[in-house]
Amino acid sequence: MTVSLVAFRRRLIVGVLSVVGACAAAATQAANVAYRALDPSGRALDSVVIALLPASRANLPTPRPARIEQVRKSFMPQVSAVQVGTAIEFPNNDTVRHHVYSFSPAKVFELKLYSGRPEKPVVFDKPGLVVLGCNIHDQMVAYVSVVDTPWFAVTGSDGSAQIRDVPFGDYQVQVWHPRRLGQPDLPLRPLRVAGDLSETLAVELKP
Ligand SMILES: [Cu+2]
Repeated sequence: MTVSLVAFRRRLIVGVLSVVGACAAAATQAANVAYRALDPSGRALDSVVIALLPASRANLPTPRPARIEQVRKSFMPQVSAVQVGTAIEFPNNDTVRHHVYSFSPAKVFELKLYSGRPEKPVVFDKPGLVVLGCNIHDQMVAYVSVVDTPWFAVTGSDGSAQIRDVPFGDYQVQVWHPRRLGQPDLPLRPLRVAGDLSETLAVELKP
């Protein structure tokens, strides 16, 4: 009886250890993908949206809420990417009222003339590009790239972007930039993630 209890405990401990081991292994099966985007003349290019579309869509994390503010009659940020299904808040930090709208097929909506915080966020439920405007201030414009993945980034003023914790696997890389508005989508490029990567991306733009 004592012997079998010891054996049982041993099996239990070995079992627990192997589960811990499996979790540790699963947690390490992800990598960081770093990008440096260049324009056709080889200069660092900001505002490039880079999204890694996974071959396997199992167990995708749910989208986190996002926010696009209105500050000094501008949208902040002016270029952003969100996962399909993201609820975006549009707080107005100005003393003037704004009337935010989109006619883009990926999301048609309007937030009629308001100040402060609208009652509800707007859920961006389809992939595609959404151009935001304000009915009152014609110069206000922003771009939201709604992507079907939780792994994306937008390049900063130095042309760099980091996509963190990308699970190992196969992806299609989707790229967009505001200067490509109205042009055909750039072809998707395959990417295999099996460790940290550092990629340079030459973005085709019209002069
Ligand atoms: Cu406005």
